[in-house]
Amino acid sequence: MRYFIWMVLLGLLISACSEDSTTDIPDELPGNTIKHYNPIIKDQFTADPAALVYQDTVFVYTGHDEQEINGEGYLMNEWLVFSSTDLQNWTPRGAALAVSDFSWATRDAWAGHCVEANGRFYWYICAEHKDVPGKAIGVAVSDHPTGPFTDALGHALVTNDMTTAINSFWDDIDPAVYVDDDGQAYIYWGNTVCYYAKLKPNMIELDGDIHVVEGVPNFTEAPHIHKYNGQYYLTYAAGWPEATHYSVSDQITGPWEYKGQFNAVVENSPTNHQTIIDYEGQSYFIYHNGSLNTGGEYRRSVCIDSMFYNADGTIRPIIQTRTGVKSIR
Ligand code: FUB
Repeated sequence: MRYFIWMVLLGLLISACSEDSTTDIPDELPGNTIKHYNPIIKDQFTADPAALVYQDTVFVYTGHDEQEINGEGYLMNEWLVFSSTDLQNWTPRGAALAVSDFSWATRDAWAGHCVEANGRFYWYICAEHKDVPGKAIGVAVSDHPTGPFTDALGHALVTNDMTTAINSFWDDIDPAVYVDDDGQAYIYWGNTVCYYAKLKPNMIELDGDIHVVEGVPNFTEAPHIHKYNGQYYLTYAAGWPEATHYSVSDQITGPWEYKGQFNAVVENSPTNHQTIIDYEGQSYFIYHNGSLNTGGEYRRSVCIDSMFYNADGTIRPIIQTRTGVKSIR
């Protein structure tokens, strides 16, 4: 009899576990009314978020993970845009840009970053170059945050032969642009090595040399600059699987002082790609994981959680949640 009861209990446990691993994330947990707002997009796989606050709206620019279940490698042909004014309801604004919009690119719509400057919107992207072996960085421009975007140059802004700190085909990925208070823009990017350069006022040409960033130990990729209380924060994906680390500086060009990890490895994805915004008096950390049903390394999902600082300006560890953030309306 005791054996029978144990077997029944074991059966119930196994069925509960398998149900959990094959069921999509529900909007509400059974028995209560807690809603799951993470991931923010539940009907397609999204990765590598970059966020822009423009007027009263948050725009999130993402890659589109199109790999099939159990498929190997990134399959990414286009970038998507979503918008929200309450951080819980996200409106799809379509596939505003694709690899095919860049005549010099062949595949791999990897991480990008869209910023506003001089009343226009510049979307820096990474894709495989058709003539210069390796990844390259390009830039598209639009008069509206949701497009239509067109290639601003007709050629890449950065190609693999322009960066020689390491011998790699993918050190020119993950562009992130910061427009400083005086209007000067800087572009950061990299894999294994972190690079930066000034941008000319036209936003589509480098102004001077490409520099290697020091003071970002264990740098893997996904550099991102933001400012808090007059200090610059360079956050980045470190190690493998990636966690998010950061360094701070009084100047955007460094020297950078390493501060450590503030976001742990995410659920079901070895990559970890962040963007940070302030919106209506609160800081937010937007990232991706592989938590959606059938998700994983090549089928990721964008999430948002709150971000807090200590009094000394250090970043408190991010608490990754399924519930997401409170509606601000
Ligand atoms: O999505 C392709 C690559 O994976 C990105 O460029 C990296 O940041 C990592 O998330």
